[in-house]
Amino acid sequence: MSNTAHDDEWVRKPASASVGTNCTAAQYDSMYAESLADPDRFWAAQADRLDWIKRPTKIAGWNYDPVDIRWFEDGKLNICHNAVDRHVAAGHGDRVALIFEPDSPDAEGRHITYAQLQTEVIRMANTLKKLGAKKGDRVTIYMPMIPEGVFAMLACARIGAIHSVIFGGFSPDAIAGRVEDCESDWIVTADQGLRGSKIVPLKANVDEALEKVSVKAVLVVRHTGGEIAMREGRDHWYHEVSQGVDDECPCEPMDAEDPLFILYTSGSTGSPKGVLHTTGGYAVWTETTFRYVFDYRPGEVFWCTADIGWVTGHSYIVYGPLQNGATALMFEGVPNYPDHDRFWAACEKHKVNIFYTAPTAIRALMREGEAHVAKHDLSSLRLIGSVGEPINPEAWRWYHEHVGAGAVPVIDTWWQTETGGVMITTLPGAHDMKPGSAGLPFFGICPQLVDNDGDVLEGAAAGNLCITRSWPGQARTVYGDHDRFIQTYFSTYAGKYFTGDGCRRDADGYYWITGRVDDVINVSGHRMGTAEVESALVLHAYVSEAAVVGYPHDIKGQGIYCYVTLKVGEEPSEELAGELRQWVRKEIGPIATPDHLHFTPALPKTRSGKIMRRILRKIAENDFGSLGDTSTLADPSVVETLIEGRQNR
Ligand code: 6R9
Repeated sequence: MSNTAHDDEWVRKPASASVGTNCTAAQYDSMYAESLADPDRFWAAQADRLDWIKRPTKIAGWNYDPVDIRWFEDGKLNICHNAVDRHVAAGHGDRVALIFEPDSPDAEGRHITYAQLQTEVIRMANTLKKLGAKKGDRVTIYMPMIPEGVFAMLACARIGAIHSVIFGGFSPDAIAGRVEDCESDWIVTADQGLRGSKIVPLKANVDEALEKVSVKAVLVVRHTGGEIAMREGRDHWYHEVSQGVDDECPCEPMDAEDPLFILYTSGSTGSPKGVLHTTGGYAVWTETTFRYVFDYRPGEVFWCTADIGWVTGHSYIVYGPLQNGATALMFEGVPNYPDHDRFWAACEKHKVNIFYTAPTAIRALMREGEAHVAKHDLSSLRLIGSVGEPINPEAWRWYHEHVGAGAVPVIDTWWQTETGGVMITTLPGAHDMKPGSAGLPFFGICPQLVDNDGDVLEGAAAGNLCITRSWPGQARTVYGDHDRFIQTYFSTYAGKYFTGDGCRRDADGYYWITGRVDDVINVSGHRMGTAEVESALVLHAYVSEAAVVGYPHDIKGQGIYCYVTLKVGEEPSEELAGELRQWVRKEIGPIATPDHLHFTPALPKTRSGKIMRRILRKIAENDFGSLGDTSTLADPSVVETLIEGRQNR
């Protein structure tokens, strides 16, 4: 991956006539200053764009020591009302809310208006109620990228149930663990999913998960019509059980701090954490970031290519766009099916104005050549964005030049599951861009760089990225484990939120995210703990010990490199390597498939038994000339053996 980035390489924003009039540079400066000088006033004004059942009078109410985060605390609202009903009430019922682009370009898509969305969400909400779900209950959603996934999320929000969406690529074990962790009694799924014409056996995966945990009911949406098993009394076809439900369902009045959703995400240790977001702050944050970051204008078509199983899908397919009354495109398939021009064909077909994707997709498509882009009329595009991992300047330039015709602004938006929405980005009408830099903090965001001792770094500097003040969209806790929340995010640097990312700030105040500084790897924009892959590997009967590291990968950003020691008496073989790859796929999901498996008789350990990951990372990167100090190793000769056996040559 070419990573030549220059602090002084500017790409100028287009003339304001053609873009971003919502916020000019001067407006950004004054709004940013106000958001810090008087956060209560600033956020009360943003919150005013929403419908509140009871308008909040308390705005910011947070403390980082001890950790207690609240926003709009005495307000009451319902986010489903704000995303759906209020647009219908305002006379916009005929506006298209969702455009569904199916996996196969030949299959029939759907245009769902706000009025239809309201009907569908009410039907789903009343069906969930009929099955016994109510306010505060956790509902698991394991769905393909079809509109019913969005209906299910909004239906939960409508009745006050807490949704926990699980990415459709996760395995039965991953489902079981998550259902168990949040004690979810309901699962909404589909018979099967489709991705690039391949079938994803969603219901079968749920069945397998339910051999380990139990739930009260499974609601099954018929999508492909494929053959599946239905268990009497537990499993219900949506089209059957929804028959005859009431066509009214009032939105449950929610306290601003009532939970909205749980989303599991990987950290450096242990199993994935159930990050919890609450209603009011998340609503205001996604409405405001969508409005300003994407400079949305009524009537425009917005396409975020993420899956609803990730936070990007939550915030920028569902809650951000819909609260703004936007038209959001939802794509079931993959970028290279039936051909490498699928994104651009769909952009042309639906006259997409704003397009938001991940660097891994850009790099993969870049490799196939620009002819796939050139075939299509992309003149509707006004703004293109990137999210999920650092975008290397080469990919940025390709995206800008070929997809954006060298004219359309690119926004590189840095944020996390825990931040609820965009935190650092240039604003399209306000800021010039630098390829490879996310840019400047959004309103209310106070980034701070600290060194490993926690000392604050001023001016142009590189360090660990912290955020010193709370913002409305911040996660409130880890579901059921507030101590883990504090430990993970607020204990490394006391009194600050630590992001886990490394970052550089240049002389212009632009931020350059350099990637994770913990044991989290980012594979094709999917966040994964190396510890999760290790746990999966050691579950295999032949494996004694495993150490997993990331290494730079041209397309995926990072690849997964696994060092494995076998139990005495077991022999390494190609066959076993293949078996272990399959094993990890089955335990976690296809996104965790190891790229390299390196059998080794021993791992490099210190005398106290700590694995020296620094050395393993270097060897995985094929950069063993600079291994640094190996003298503290219990057995330095291990290193030679590892270098000889390296897989990434
Ligand atoms: C939204 C999302 C969060 C991690 C984050 C960072 C990386 C996301 C980025 C980026 C550089 C960007 N990341 N956006 N790195 N530039 N524009 O991706 O959430 O899945 O929780 O991942 O992704 O490392 O800490 P999530």
